[in-house]
Amino acid sequence: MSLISQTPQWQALRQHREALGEVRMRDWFAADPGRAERMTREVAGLVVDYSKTLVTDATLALLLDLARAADLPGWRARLFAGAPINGTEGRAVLHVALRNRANRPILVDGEDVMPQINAVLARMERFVARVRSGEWTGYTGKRIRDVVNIGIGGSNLGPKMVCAALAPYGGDLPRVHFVSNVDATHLVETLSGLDAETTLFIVASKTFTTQETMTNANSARDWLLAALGDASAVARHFVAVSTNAERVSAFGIDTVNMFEFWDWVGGRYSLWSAIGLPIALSVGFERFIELLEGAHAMDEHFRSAPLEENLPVLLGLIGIWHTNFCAAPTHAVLPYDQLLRLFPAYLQQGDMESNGKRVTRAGEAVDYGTGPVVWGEPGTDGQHAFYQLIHQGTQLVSADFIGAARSHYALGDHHTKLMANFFAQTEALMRGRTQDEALAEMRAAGLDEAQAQALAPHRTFPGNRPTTSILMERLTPFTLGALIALYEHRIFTQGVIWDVNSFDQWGVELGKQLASVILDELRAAQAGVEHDASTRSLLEHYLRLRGASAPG
Ligand code: G6Q
Repeated sequence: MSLISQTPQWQALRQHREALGEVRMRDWFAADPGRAERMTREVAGLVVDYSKTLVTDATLALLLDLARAADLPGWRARLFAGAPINGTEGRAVLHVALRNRANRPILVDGEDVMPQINAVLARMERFVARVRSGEWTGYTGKRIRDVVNIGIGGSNLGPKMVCAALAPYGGDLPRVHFVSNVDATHLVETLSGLDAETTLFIVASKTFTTQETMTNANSARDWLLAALGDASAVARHFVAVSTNAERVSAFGIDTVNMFEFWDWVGGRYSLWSAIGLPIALSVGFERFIELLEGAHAMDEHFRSAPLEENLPVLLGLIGIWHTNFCAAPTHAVLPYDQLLRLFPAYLQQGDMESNGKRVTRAGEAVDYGTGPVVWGEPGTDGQHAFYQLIHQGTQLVSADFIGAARSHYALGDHHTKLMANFFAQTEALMRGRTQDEALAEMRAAGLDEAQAQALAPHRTFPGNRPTTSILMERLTPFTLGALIALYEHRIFTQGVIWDVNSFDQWGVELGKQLASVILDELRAAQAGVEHDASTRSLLEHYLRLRGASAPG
């Protein structure tokens, strides 16, 4: 197949961009009182307004033509049907099955996966109930007070983000902690203050071979054994979440205490599987199910709504417009909700690992931009840091603003102030401030004319910074599930248009290989001869600075 950029639909979008010329969103709003209403949709508890983006109705129509040219409906059908759409790994991509609350049969190689999913959910439910009730005790008979999830990448970012987001639903116990980095600081700082007798470790790794996770898991086991002094304690203090039973048992975890998932669950799409165990331990199994229900509601919408009404499709297409036709190289995710503070980092992996690709599914180099850099911090902190560049810098940044109408914490007028900032920022980013407006403001404030003229260029804002606003009544397990699924399907939509495999991660695999070569050299305190001069010299400096002390 030829590149998507060679299609008439792509060319039509190019011409449309040229014909649009310089966009003035405020004029669009002035001329079209129905714009906001037409470009706002409510799905699964999320109100999404994309009217402050750089699209017209004509743009959307052309983008929808592009989606059809890329056979988005066909790919979407194959996703839900369990077809092996992860071509380079020959795998189905079925995170939607994990939250298929309708329990509709989904076949992989002719076998319905729902019974096994339901069986693991039932085991999770029992285990969570036992730990949370205190029935499951540690080796010395004490109840579990702290749970430490050891995992990295997809086995860390999703559950960690969700646990933070749903903190108001967590009871006192157990407290859930996450250790991911192989840097000893992470494990040591997390364990300091914890009591081995009341600590449960979840070793979460799809492959159970990941260096960081295995290193942390081994050190955690040493810590436990040093305190409890008996290898049989491991069975009461370690459970595993993995696809690899053999490795789990080789580590010394009884596979009775292993929660399974499957190779058709991608790491960064796995929080809905047993990888979500820390979520269920933290907020209870019922809340975990509500999370799945919210995602399922969004899945049903994505699966069945016509493209022109389909929220993940529309957001994906608008993202394509900004990336490929409006030259926005990055996309900011700005939660006006402190509970979502880890959402940008989570999405960074979800999006950049999925669509940070440079060849098509057929292996041909693309000649267009694919996944943008995704970044962000919660509002209002970001306003006092990087918003300056979004308002007045030379790069176009598209942004998503996410907020709730009601806070979990009623404290004075904090929430009203928070959301006033949300709305004010999106309005200002759209409207900008013309030179004349800047001048008028300064004159009204009593500045003399020379001063006003000198300052005017600095106090002028171009506006037309595209933002999408996502509002919900309150951040609940259900709305969070819907929000995450919205982004997952947005990523899928974009991957289909860009014709990349959104479900492999060869760049991650490369990192896993590279470190092991140098690790052997560092252990032998001898830099290899094969390196470039810089790497070799850095290794030598490192060995010198480290001194004669034993390699850690
Ligand atoms: C996610 C990636 C990657 C993966 C980690 C951890 O999609 O594949 O982030 O989740 O490398 O892998 P394991 O779960 O196998 O330890």
